[in-house]
Amino acid sequence: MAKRALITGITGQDGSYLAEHLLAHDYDVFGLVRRTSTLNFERIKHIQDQITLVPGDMTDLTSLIHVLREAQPSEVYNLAAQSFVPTSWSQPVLTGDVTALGVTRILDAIRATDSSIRFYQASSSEMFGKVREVPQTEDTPFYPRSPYGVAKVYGHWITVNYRESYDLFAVSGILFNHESPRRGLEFVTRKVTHHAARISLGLANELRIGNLEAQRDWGFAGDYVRAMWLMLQQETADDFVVATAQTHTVQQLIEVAFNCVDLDWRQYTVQDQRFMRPAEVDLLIGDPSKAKASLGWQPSVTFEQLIEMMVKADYDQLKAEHNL
Ligand code: NDP
Ligand code: GDR
Repeated sequence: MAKRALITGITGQDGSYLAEHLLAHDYDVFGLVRRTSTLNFERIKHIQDQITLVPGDMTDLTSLIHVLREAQPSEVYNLAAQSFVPTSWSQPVLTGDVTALGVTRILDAIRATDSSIRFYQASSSEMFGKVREVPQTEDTPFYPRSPYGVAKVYGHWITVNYRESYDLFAVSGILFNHESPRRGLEFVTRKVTHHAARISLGLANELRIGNLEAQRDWGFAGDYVRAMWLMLQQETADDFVVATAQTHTVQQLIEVAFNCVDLDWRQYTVQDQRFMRPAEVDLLIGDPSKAKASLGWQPSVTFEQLIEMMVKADYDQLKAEHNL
């Protein structure tokens, strides 16, 4: 019989790649979707006839119990979150409700319905925040720098706690930034690649940006969902850092993206205070040795390939949209 998986956050970047990955492994895929007045199935419309969407919300325990009863999954991937760091300062309580308490709700719903379900929690390198060591490993202490990071630390520890308290197969993937042509336009990589493409097509004339010095360990989302799945196929539940072990500044990101369309980034880039954060995470670089050794996981796309892929996708899409 086919395995059944439930993905919360299936309409997001990672949800769509994970759904594709699980379908390729012959899973029956269920996706939790919240009610919206306009549909936002853009990232999953190409697979919508192969998956089952079930209504629910991470803020509503009853709906999560109903969804688990209906889907009867053997694996749950909890990707749903208020995931944009700046929004977590303007909506800190909502961020805590969805990104932190939402994890407890789904874990408790699992306990109430079927405690044999394997559970994946989408933890984040933002938990390391003001980093205590370089590179960051599974043992690096957390020091979050935003309400989002704080909420993710809660989600991480409640996952560990339910594993230890109730013997659930519950794991946490500490994933560093991962990007793709499906990344939301507000995140820095997609903002930059979209602007580079727009400027080169004459559709915009500048890129307004915040901190150029921040350094991130950026990988490809398609590689990272494979690590999520591998974590739930192990004999014992454990937590893993997933990263490329390479870091780049925002400025390097802009240089690479503008080079892809033969533009000099300096001529078009304007620093704008509006995009600076009240507290910044200056440097992230992960050590994925444990994931490599235990899961056999490694990234397949380099930083340069990733940015080129994103610029090209934006360029092609904009060209088609504008009949250029
Ligand atoms: P996205 O922001 O693209 O997707 C978030 C998803 O969560 C969307 O499907 C969204 O639904 C859903 N969601 C938000 N609030 C609720 C709610 N109240 N109830 C139900 N669903 C909700 O994030 P990513 O795909 O990039 O990331 C996936 C997960 O991994 C997130 O938890 C994120 O915090 C975490 N993460 C991401 C990293 C990255 O670099 N991408 C790195 C480390 C961790 P809707 O479409 O309706 O808004
Ligand atoms: P991050 O991603 O906060 O790391 O969280 P984001 O792409 O938003 O920012 C990365 C870095 O770029 C700097 N930056 C800007 N960021 C944005 N969004 N817009 C700008 O104009 C800009 N200028 C400079 C930021 O200050 C920051 O240092 C992402 C999310 O996916 C989280 O959900 C996830 O947990 C982490 O990655 C790992």
